Amino acid sequence: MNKKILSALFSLLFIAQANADIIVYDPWIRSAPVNASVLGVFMQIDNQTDKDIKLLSAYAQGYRRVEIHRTVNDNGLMKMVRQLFAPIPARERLILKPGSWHIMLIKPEKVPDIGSTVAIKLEFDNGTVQTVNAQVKSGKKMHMNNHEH
Ligand SMILES: [Cu+2]
Repeated sequence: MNKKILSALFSLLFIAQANADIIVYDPWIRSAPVNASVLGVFMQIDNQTDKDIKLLSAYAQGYRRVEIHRTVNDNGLMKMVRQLFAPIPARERLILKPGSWHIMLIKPEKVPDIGSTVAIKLEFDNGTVQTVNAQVKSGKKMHMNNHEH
Protein backbone atom coordinates (compact mmCIF):
# COMPACT_ATOMS: atom_id res chain seq x y z
CA MET A 1 0.00 0.00 0.00
CA ASN A 2 1.49 3.34 -0.87
CA LYS A 3 1.97 6.14 1.58
CA LYS A 4 -0.71 8.38 0.14
CA ILE A 5 -3.46 5.79 0.50
CA LEU A 6 -2.23 4.89 3.95
CA SER A 7 -2.36 8.46 5.20
CA ALA A 8 -5.78 8.92 3.60
CA LEU A 9 -6.99 5.86 5.48
CA PHE A 10 -5.57 7.17 8.70
CA SER A 11 -7.27 10.52 8.31
CA LEU A 12 -10.57 8.76 7.55
CA LEU A 13 -10.20 6.72 10.71
CA PHE A 14 -9.46 9.85 12.64
CA ILE A 15 -12.53 11.65 11.32
CA ALA A 16 -14.79 8.68 12.10
CA GLN A 17 -13.43 8.54 15.60
CA ALA A 18 -13.70 12.26 16.23
CA ASN A 19 -17.28 12.33 15.00
CA ALA A 20 -18.29 9.44 17.23
CA ASP A 21 -17.79 11.67 20.26
CA ILE A 22 -20.50 14.02 19.12
CA ILE A 23 -23.48 13.01 17.03
CA VAL A 24 -25.76 15.59 15.48
CA TYR A 25 -29.31 14.61 14.64
CA ASP A 26 -31.86 16.27 12.42
CA PRO A 27 -30.28 19.66 11.68
CA TRP A 28 -32.84 21.99 10.10
CA ILE A 29 -33.50 25.64 9.42
CA ARG A 30 -36.86 27.28 9.78
CA SER A 31 -37.88 28.81 6.47
CA ALA A 32 -38.28 32.56 6.43
CA PRO A 33 -39.58 35.29 4.09
CA VAL A 34 -37.19 36.43 1.34
CA ASN A 35 -36.52 39.67 3.21
CA ALA A 36 -35.82 38.03 6.59
CA SER A 37 -32.74 39.28 8.40
CA VAL A 38 -32.29 36.21 10.60
CA LEU A 39 -32.90 32.47 10.39
CA GLY A 40 -33.03 29.95 13.22
CA VAL A 41 -31.14 26.65 13.01
CA PHE A 42 -32.16 23.68 15.14
CA MET A 43 -30.72 20.23 15.83
CA GLN A 44 -29.99 17.73 18.54
CA ILE A 45 -26.41 17.28 19.69
CA ASP A 46 -25.44 14.09 21.48
CA ASN A 47 -22.39 14.06 23.71
CA GLN A 48 -21.17 10.47 23.67
CA THR A 49 -18.22 11.16 25.96
CA ASP A 50 -17.75 11.16 29.72
CA LYS A 51 -16.82 14.83 29.71
CA ASP A 52 -18.90 17.96 29.40
CA ILE A 53 -18.51 19.59 26.02
CA LYS A 54 -19.27 23.12 24.88
CA LEU A 55 -20.43 24.17 21.46
CA LEU A 56 -18.25 27.23 21.00
CA SER A 57 -19.18 28.56 17.63
CA ALA A 58 -20.89 27.96 14.33
CA TYR A 59 -20.11 29.20 10.82
CA ALA A 60 -22.04 29.28 7.59
CA GLN A 61 -21.11 30.83 4.28
CA GLY A 62 -23.23 33.69 3.03
CA TYR A 63 -24.18 35.18 6.40
CA ARG A 64 -22.79 38.25 8.08
CA ARG A 65 -22.66 36.53 11.46
CA VAL A 66 -23.63 33.25 13.05
CA GLU A 67 -24.41 33.25 16.77
CA ILE A 68 -25.47 30.85 19.48
CA HIS A 69 -28.74 32.03 21.03
CA ARG A 70 -31.16 30.98 23.66
CA THR A 71 -34.74 32.17 23.89
CA VAL A 72 -35.65 32.88 27.48
CA ASN A 73 -38.80 33.91 29.26
CA ASP A 74 -38.21 37.31 30.79
CA ASN A 75 -41.28 38.07 32.90
CA GLY A 76 -43.58 36.63 30.29
CA LEU A 77 -41.75 38.20 27.37
CA MET A 78 -39.84 35.74 25.19
CA LYS A 79 -36.53 37.17 24.13
CA MET A 80 -33.35 35.89 22.58
CA VAL A 81 -30.09 36.17 24.43
CA ARG A 82 -26.76 35.59 22.76
CA GLN A 83 -24.69 32.89 24.45
CA LEU A 84 -20.93 32.48 24.47
CA PHE A 85 -21.37 28.73 24.19
CA ALA A 86 -23.95 25.98 24.48
CA PRO A 87 -23.21 23.32 27.12
CA ILE A 88 -23.67 19.62 26.35
CA PRO A 89 -23.20 17.64 29.58
CA ALA A 90 -21.42 14.28 29.51
CA ARG A 91 -23.60 11.52 28.02
CA GLU A 92 -26.43 13.94 27.43
CA ARG A 93 -28.18 15.56 24.53
CA LEU A 94 -28.65 19.25 23.90
CA ILE A 95 -31.81 20.00 21.99
CA LEU A 96 -31.86 23.12 19.88
CA LYS A 97 -35.49 23.91 19.09
CA PRO A 98 -37.81 26.84 18.50
CA GLY A 99 -38.30 28.78 21.75
CA SER A 100 -35.09 27.47 23.27
CA TRP A 101 -31.47 27.01 22.23
CA HIS A 102 -30.77 27.76 18.58
CA ILE A 103 -28.11 28.88 16.19
CA MET A 104 -28.91 32.16 14.51
CA LEU A 105 -27.91 32.95 10.95
CA ILE A 106 -27.75 36.72 10.70
CA LYS A 107 -28.02 38.97 7.62
CA PRO A 108 -28.17 36.40 4.83
CA GLU A 109 -26.85 37.37 1.41
CA LYS A 110 -29.88 35.46 0.19
CA VAL A 111 -32.54 33.70 2.27
CA PRO A 112 -32.35 29.97 1.37
CA ASP A 113 -35.38 28.31 -0.24
CA ILE A 114 -37.41 25.55 1.39
CA GLY A 115 -35.81 22.21 0.59
CA SER A 116 -32.33 23.60 0.11
CA THR A 117 -29.54 22.87 2.57
CA VAL A 118 -27.01 25.06 4.31
CA ALA A 119 -23.67 23.67 5.49
CA ILE A 120 -23.05 24.68 9.07
CA LYS A 121 -19.69 24.15 10.67
CA LEU A 122 -19.77 23.51 14.40
CA GLU A 123 -16.76 23.93 16.66
CA PHE A 124 -16.59 22.31 20.07
CA ASP A 125 -14.20 22.92 22.93
CA ASN A 126 -12.83 19.37 22.79
CA GLY A 127 -11.35 20.14 19.37
CA THR A 128 -14.09 18.49 17.37
CA VAL A 129 -15.15 20.34 14.25
CA GLN A 130 -18.18 18.98 12.50
CA THR A 131 -20.05 20.24 9.46
CA VAL A 132 -23.73 19.40 9.21
CA ASN A 133 -26.14 20.02 6.34
CA ALA A 134 -29.25 21.69 7.66
CA GLN A 135 -32.32 21.51 5.46
CA VAL A 136 -34.71 24.41 5.20
CA LYS A 137 -38.21 23.40 6.30
CA SER A 138 -41.39 25.30 6.94
CA GLY A 139 -41.52 25.21 10.71
CA LYS A 140 -44.76 25.57 12.54
CA LYS A 141 -45.46 29.10 13.56
CA MET A 142 -45.37 29.27 17.32
CA HIS A 143 -48.08 31.33 18.91
CA MET A 144 -45.75 33.54 20.80
CA ASN A 145 -44.67 37.10 20.98
CA ASN A 146 -42.01 38.69 18.90
CA HIS A 147 -38.47 37.44 18.52
CA GLU A 148 -39.26 33.81 18.56
CA HIS A 149 -37.10 31.78 16.23
CU1 LIG B 1 -31.88 34.00 17.86
